[in-house]
Amino acid sequence: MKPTAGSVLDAYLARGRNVVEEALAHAVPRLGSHPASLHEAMRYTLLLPGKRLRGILVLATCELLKGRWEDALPLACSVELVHASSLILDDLPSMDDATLRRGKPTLHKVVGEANAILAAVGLLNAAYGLIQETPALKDRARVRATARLAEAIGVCGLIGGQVADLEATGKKLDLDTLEYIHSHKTGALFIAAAELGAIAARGGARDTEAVRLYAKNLGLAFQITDDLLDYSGNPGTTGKDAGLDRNRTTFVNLCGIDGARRLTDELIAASLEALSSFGRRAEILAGLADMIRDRDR
Ligand code: GRG
Repeated sequence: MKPTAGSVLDAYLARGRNVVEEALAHAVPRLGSHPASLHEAMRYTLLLPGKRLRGILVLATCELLKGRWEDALPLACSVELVHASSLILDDLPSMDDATLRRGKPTLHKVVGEANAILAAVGLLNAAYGLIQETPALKDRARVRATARLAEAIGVCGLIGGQVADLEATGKKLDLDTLEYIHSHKTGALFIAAAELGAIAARGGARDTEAVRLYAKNLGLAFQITDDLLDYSGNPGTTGKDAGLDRNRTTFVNLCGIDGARRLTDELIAASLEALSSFGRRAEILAGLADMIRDRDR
């Protein structure tokens, strides 16, 4: 599939980011709501500038399957709420012990560990609340969306991947184990984003499976590029610490830079292949995959 022209994609991503950010600002209680410290903490990481890729993936998938952005927007926000929650938890001293996130000090550095944990749980809770209030979803779709998100967060998704990652710290891993960790820790939320977009569009089983496969390959490719950026990226551009993975097996130290790039290319090719039945209608998702392969932030 031929990727879409850069300027069209850039405009699409900018519009998606704006729409998602505007909605996110209303998805959590206003500043000053009681207890003020909790709501300040919940808004902090959530509303710092992020790429909003997972939210945009919900919208673009919904659009590909002939749904409307407005119907998918609460689901896009719920995925971004989960993502922000996972970043806060991942950054904690007991996990990555990170100092920089989205170009600013990590939440626990600003509000302390206890409030950072509570804010992360608050965001997660708000994510489920949003799905319940999504007007476009009929009851069965609401249940499916809730179940899919819960599955992606749970022991077979982010939480399971994170535990496996923590247990692997300081150990040398093989490629299968590394893939297991990252397809859970990172890939699961990409897959859920595509599935939630398909649910908002009332997509059929075959189309849903195609976007699921696209997102599965894309999520793993995204993680490999994340490893490449951790190795050689610039914190001024990525907005987060570099070198946090030095004590871990990564795709870069396991496969080398060239090997990691080759693996990324293969996964991006597989993600594009998954879109083949949509033809030119999938230009945006194809362009997004291309952008992820070449990203520097
Ligand atoms: C209960 C939600 C929850 C999680 C518990 C902490 C944890 C389990 C999982 C960690 C998942 C995680 C943070 C994986 C890393 C994924 C990744 C590469 C994040 C960076 O994403 P970007 O670059 O960030 O899209 P921005 O800031 O642009 O949104």
